[in-house]
Amino acid sequence: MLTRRRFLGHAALQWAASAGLSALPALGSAATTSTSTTTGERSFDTAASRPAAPLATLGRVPIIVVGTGYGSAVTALRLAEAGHQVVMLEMGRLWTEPASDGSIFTRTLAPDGRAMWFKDRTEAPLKTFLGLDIINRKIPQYAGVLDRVNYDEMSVYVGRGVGGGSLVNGGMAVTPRRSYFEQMLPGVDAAEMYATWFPLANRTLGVNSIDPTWFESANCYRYARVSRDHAQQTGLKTVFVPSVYDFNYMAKEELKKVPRSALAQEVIYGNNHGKRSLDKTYLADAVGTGRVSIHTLQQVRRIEQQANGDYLLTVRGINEWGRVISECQIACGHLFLGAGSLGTSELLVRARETGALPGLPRAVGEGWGHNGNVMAARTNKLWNTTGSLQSTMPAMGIDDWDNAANPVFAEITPLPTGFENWVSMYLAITKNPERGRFVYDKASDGVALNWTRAQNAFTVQSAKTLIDRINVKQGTQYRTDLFGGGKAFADDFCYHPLGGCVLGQATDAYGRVKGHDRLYVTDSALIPGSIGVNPFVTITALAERNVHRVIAQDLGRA
Ligand code: FAE
Repeated sequence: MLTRRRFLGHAALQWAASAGLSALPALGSAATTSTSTTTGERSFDTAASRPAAPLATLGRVPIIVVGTGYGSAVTALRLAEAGHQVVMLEMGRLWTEPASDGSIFTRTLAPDGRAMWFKDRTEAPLKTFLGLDIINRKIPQYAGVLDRVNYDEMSVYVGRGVGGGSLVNGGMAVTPRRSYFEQMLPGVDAAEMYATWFPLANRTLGVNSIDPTWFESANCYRYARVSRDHAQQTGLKTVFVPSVYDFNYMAKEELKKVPRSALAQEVIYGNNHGKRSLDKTYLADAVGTGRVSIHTLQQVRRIEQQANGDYLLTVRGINEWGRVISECQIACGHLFLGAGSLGTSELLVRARETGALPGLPRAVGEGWGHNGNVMAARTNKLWNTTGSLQSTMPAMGIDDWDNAANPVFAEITPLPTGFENWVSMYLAITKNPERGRFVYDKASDGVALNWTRAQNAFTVQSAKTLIDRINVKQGTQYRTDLFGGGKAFADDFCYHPLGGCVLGQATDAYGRVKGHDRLYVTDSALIPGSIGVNPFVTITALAERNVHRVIAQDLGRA
């Protein structure tokens, strides 16, 4: 719903981009060690068209929230509503201003630097088509919106920018099955979650459901209907998947009444229209309070605790072309980490291993999983056409989670090439019990993910067991030309990184990090490696629950 506050916040986010605040002077202050004269930082707070003070001048602030993804956005909004001033630090840029081609985000099939976070070439999940290397393109290095973090044996896709993963994800907004939620997060009161926090998260995120009648007739979901029919003929159940993409907008796209986005292949490099990403919901609300400032292109590198209990952050400012143009320090009384499973884990593992936060528990860095993710595709029979128009926003999944022998939730995903390709594709979520851990590498001052390809074997076998059933019934085959190396299963990347600072292990039951007061984890790092469905609704609802308790017990109302 468009409240006055959301309208103001949204206007402020638009204005901050168009005002070209990319050369604010880093003035320096007693508490800073600024080394630059200009910064790529865009700092903004309210709809009053007022740039926030440059980060390097702030010295000490009461509250810092790191990152602007789901956990951070919830936290900033609720703290601001309780009267607190909040500074948010985001390493990516703001994505609200069209570039010279008139679009905010790049085109999917002809990507430019806006596509990826400082890469020379796009690294799309699909490597080839018909075995041909025609998908990835050379691009200039730029602070683009999608990152693929390549660890030794696992690559992880994440969003970069104000809104984090909400800028690049498929919008699938799924509330987990209660029994599995209870199994994975036994310390959380599920009755309260399902009565209060999940409904609040769904409402504020703007989750909507597809009109089943429209689904049956829409050309753009022909691919989903074909896969559904194959699943049902195999005796498998299908369910509709809610979304934060506006299905009413999509219906108008199909009729060509509005500019196309989901129907113009847009998703992983950002949607120019239709999607309720966080900058249009939680973050707009947060900025609209007038108490939240967001500082972009600012990467937190180091966290230490001062003798008075304050946290001191070392923050590196870059410009949009990746040049480091400032480094400053800023202190805060309360620190909330929402840099995502990878980002939050990295910051805390580095802090523990370098002695900057010596009290952190061994559980920091542990319990990482990829939510059992794997992609696979089948070749359809010639008469099972999926159509040239495919919505990038999945609206249906095969729900076989109740199959005790082999629980799988497989979303029916598009392959939006713009021409008929006779492919049925799936993102399967499996119940893989394997977990990885983050370890500090002194030489690079970086953090590696200990996860081996062998740990995916369970996931691949589980997805294969399900899809084999469909292939046998339909007399169809796997596509082996899409993921590189003739593979039928994309077992080298994931979209759903979870864990690293697991709730109740690295933190208390509400995200307070053990061993250091006034330090909190708010994001996907809290979830123990698996949640059985796409995770952002759970991340959002858990953050709502946690910050509610933290405000009541630790901070109060300002
Ligand atoms: P996240 O949204 O990742 O935000 C973290 C933010 O922190 C980012 O903006 C980072 O740039 C920033 N950051 C990181 N390190 C630092 C630092 N040191 N200093 C400053 N800033 C930093 O965190 N989930 C679903 O539920 N449904 C879907 O359909 C779906 N599809 C996906 C498709 C793709 C291609 C991808 C990549 C993900 C998808 N996901 C989906 C996953 C979902 O987006 C992800 O779980 C959440 O975004 C994680 O939320 P967090 O709040 O943990």
